[in-house]
Amino acid sequence: MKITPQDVLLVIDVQNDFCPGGALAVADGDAVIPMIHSVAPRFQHIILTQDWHTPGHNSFASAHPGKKPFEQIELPYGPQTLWPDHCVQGTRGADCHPALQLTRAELILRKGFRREIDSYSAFFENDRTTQTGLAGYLRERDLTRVFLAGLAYDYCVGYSALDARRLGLPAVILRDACRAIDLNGSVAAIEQEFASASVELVNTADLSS
Ligand code: VGL
Ligand code: ZN
Repeated sequence: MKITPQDVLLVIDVQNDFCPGGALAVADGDAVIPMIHSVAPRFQHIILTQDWHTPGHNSFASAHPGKKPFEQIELPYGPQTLWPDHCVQGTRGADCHPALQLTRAELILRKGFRREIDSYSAFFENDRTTQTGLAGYLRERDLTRVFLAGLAYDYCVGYSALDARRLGLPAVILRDACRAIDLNGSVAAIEQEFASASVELVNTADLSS
């Protein structure tokens, strides 16, 4: 698969809290870093995202007395999985992993900063209507196809890819540059959605420049 000047690499949430030792560690999460470094030089455009929650965020189990992490609740916008406190604005856990070296990244997009709404996707928050601004940014810069890598495959990477498709953008996930949480069959479920939405899955070795 050939990369073009209108392609962008979206590096999703490679933050300390999603890596081993972090508050919401994804198994082997830091293993995505060398994979991302191996493909980044081929892209003319790179965008990073950061999960960026307020203290006491509505997606934290700690904000809901009696609830535990990984349980589900109903919020006004629908079902919401509850997580351990993670990626709180300004904390070390919210920093990008220090091994991630992408000085050429053109934009760092933060999401999930409204206390009442979670945001897995880099495009739309979990109410499915509040926009992050990324769609407009890509449109104004004429970036027309997104490649995705990072954490977590079955949450923020996957939701971002599906939203890209909803916006009419081709979306390609670099599967070996992602790691999954895999909570209650979340990988199988989202892969079904990838198939119906035509999200493409490739490995980093399938890219040529
Ligand atoms: C994520 C759960 C909660 C992710 C973020 O980056 O995939 N998952 N917040
Ligand atoms: Zn989060």
